Amino acid sequence: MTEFFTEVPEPIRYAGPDSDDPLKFRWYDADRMVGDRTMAEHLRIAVCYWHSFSWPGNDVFGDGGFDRPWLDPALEPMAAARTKMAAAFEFFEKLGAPFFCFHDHDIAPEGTTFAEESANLEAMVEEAAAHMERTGVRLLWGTARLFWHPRYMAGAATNPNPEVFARAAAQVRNCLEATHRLGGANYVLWGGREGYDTLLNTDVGRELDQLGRFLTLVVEHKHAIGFDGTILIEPKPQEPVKHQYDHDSQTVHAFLQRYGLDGEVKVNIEVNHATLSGHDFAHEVAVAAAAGIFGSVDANRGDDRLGWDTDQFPNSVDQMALGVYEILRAGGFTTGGFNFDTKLRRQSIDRTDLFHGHIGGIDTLARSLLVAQAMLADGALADLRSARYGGWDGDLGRAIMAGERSLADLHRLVAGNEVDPAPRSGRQEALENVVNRYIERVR
Ligand code: XUL
Ligand code: CO
Repeated sequence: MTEFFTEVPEPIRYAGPDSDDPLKFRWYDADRMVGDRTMAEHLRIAVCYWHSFSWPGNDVFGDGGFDRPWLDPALEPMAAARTKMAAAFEFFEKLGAPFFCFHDHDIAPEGTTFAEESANLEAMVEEAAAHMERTGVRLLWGTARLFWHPRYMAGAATNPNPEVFARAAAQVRNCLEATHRLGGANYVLWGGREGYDTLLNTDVGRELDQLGRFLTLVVEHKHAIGFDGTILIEPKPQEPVKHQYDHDSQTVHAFLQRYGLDGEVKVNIEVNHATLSGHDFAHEVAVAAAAGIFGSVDANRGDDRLGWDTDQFPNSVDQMALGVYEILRAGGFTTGGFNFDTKLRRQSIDRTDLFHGHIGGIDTLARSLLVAQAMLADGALADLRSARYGGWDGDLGRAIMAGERSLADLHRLVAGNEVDPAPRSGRQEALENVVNRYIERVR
């Protein structure tokens, strides 16, 4: 078999925080126990197929310059897809990533007819199954590319034309079955075009009903074929369209409740999508966990000064530790994991740059995990938090929440001077210092 990553002859190993070797992990020690799970079990790292293997490095102003021989346009499309897959699995294995994620058209050429598209996908799914069997790499999630082809320019499920809805449904049926065949742990729907460019031509009420119907069909089919993975929606507020209906976790939760799908569908939270919707990553995790819809994470971050989705590798322990802390508070991942939906910068043209990006990102998550687990185990933040809400465990708090006090009852209590609340410090600065101490000391 041709080797593509010749500058990395051996799998990436753990060498400890004092190592200066750029092709070793400094923090990610897959089998190290952190609380009751290994690091690998906690983080469930996945590499994404699209940005890492299908993207030549182009942007809206120019062509790509990445060194990716499998993307040579002179190659026959199915032969190119097989070569790309061999390169991808060599990378997954050498990186030591236990999972990968794909869109249907990342692994199989789109073709010119639906029959060709379906046959290509079927063939490449069998090819993937063989690679997975050989390497032990598993599928975190599959997803259908419902935003690329011009037929989807006005949306897939939310298209004004029901024939486009039908075409999208057929594509999702294929991709959900492919994900099921490959033992995927989840199936993702990202609604990049489910929204609008202008309200002047848009019927929001209809489109939301269509989206609810579409998702119901997906859930029904999941049960019909016995897929036991989780269906995930990936919230994003905008880009490519001006407004997307899956704006953030709280919006998605309301949508799921409205269409009777809570309990069936969870969220895949992307770090930079959180930023784009005006939230912190940790906020999105906390809100999803509180609603019982936390599922999985795309770990890529944005840039503080750019208002679009730069999909950069995570490199801030300050940011990620707070998100991982919320994940651990919620009990950790079940079917989800950390997918690297990450893009190299356009000038990082060498194949080895893919290793540098992933190694740094995985180390950032590993270190964040150690910080989060230590804070959790010590009750460093929890003690103050539970003291802060202590009143709700007392007589008054319990009676209010049990529905045993009316507005008039509470008025009587206050008018009779039986309660006279005094403000207490929220200790934000002290808590921020606690977090910094854990970040400084973790080993
Ligand atoms: C787009 C995005 C997608 C989804 C899968 O912003 O994040 O790559 O993760 O379609
Ligand atoms: Co994503």
